Amino acid sequence: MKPTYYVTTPIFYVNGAPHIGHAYTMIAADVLARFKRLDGYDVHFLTGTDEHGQKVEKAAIDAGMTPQAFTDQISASFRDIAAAMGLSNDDFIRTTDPRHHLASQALWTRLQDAGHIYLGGYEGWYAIRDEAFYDEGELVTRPDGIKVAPTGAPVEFVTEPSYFFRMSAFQERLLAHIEAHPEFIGPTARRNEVLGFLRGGLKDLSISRTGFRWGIPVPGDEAHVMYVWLDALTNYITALGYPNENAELWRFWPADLQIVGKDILRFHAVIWPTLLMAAGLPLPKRLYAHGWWTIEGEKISKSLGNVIDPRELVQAYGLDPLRFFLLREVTFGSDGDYSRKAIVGRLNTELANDLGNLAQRSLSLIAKNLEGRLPGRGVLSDDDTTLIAAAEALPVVLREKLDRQAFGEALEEVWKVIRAGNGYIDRQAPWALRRTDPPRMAVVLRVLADLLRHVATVLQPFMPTSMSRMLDQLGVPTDLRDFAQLRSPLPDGTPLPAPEGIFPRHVDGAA
Ligand code: ME8
Repeated sequence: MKPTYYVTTPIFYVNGAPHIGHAYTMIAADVLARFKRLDGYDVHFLTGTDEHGQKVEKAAIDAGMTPQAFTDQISASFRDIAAAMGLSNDDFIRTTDPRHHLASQALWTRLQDAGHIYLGGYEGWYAIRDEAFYDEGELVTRPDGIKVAPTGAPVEFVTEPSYFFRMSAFQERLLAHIEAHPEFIGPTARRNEVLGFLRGGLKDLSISRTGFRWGIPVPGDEAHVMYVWLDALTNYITALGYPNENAELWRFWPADLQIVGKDILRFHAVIWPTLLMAAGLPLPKRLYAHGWWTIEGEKISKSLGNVIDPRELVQAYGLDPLRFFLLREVTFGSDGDYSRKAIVGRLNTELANDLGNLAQRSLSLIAKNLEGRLPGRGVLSDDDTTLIAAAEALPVVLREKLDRQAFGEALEEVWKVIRAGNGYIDRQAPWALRRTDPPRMAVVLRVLADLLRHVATVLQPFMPTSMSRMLDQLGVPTDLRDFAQLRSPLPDGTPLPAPEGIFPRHVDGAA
């Protein structure tokens, strides 16, 4: 039986068009899902849309549509983006799915039956943009005297009857859990923020609203709809068949990794685990908060008009180069800036020059001088064995990096090997060996082909289509492309198709 691996993205609010920030979360999770599949895991990868609440209802009204028609339309656009970003998700959940109503109401009932829910009244501030409650003390006063949420979102004063979740009762247990499991929240700086927040004291959480209707009705009291975050968080278990804990997919709970943006870590690191504790369910093994992207130094916003549709970037640069750039350019966990100059620079240097040229040079020498057949390894020099050892270590090295979501470091390790390959080909000069020592030329080209096979195999999760083309050119059969297969060398004499360039160069300023 393969070990299981469950990875999730946040579910996206359907209040506007998908942008590069959403694509980022999706691609990061996809790389991990693909990596784990190649590494022998039974993977479940979930993404989807978050469709209830006042923010979405308001967006529907603004668009002159019913919430259902509106959410159908925008949810479809997120599904399209997921496909356009090459996502290998196993499921796409919508919180308007009947299965999700069932799961959310079942979770509510379970909490209520266990005595964790009581009826009270909420009096305080609410920010629709954040779908979050704020205390008076958390608000900030803008220069014009208006009070807003710490995120800058407008707030309104709300007084309404509300059900509460006894979250305060779980403060100590959650603190103890986070302290005992240093890997539970990453990166460390964010973990410390959560700890600081928890030490400040946990209050009970208002978990129902009465001012509007676009939500899941509270079981037994239909005047209330569930607070959208309660419903949203439940999606991660709905998708595994909750409340049926005998469902086939339930084996994937607890999740191995839940990726979120830094703005929504607190909901995942405080509300979600306390709800699970109250329901008697295990907690996810790890939450990781990534940073935010800006565009050419500016915050992404509709009013600035800089919301780039990720599909335009795919058209300009190709999907794989975009996926590579997003995970290579900034440390996962830190904020990053998208600029045309940065992407063109990365693609030309690292994809076209370093990797593309190495493959093209090696493969065209095999095509020209060895009748396009993979040569045998023969007797290896120290230079050969050092290079091969570095290439062969890649799956193990990357496993450790990616288990910490260190995408940039993982890619740097691959590029070290690629750069070493470029140094090797220059030093060994197989084009000169063609005259002086043809058997040695054959060995050098085999070493390079083996290096490229390892590189292309471990880069598949990042750049699935291009690396599949590279593996085709290296003569690797499609069913021999997972990490375990790297231990079996390709037979000498394997015929290779004619090599073709994989990564074009971009001219700065174009596109
Ligand atoms: O928060 N850079 O949905 P959402 C990087 N429905 N990431 C960004 C970004 C940017 N500029 N802008 C947004 C929600 N994101 C809830 C989640 S989960 C049970 C419910 C990220 O559509 C953001 O950090 O507002 C978040 O992780 C994701 O996009 C979805 O944001």
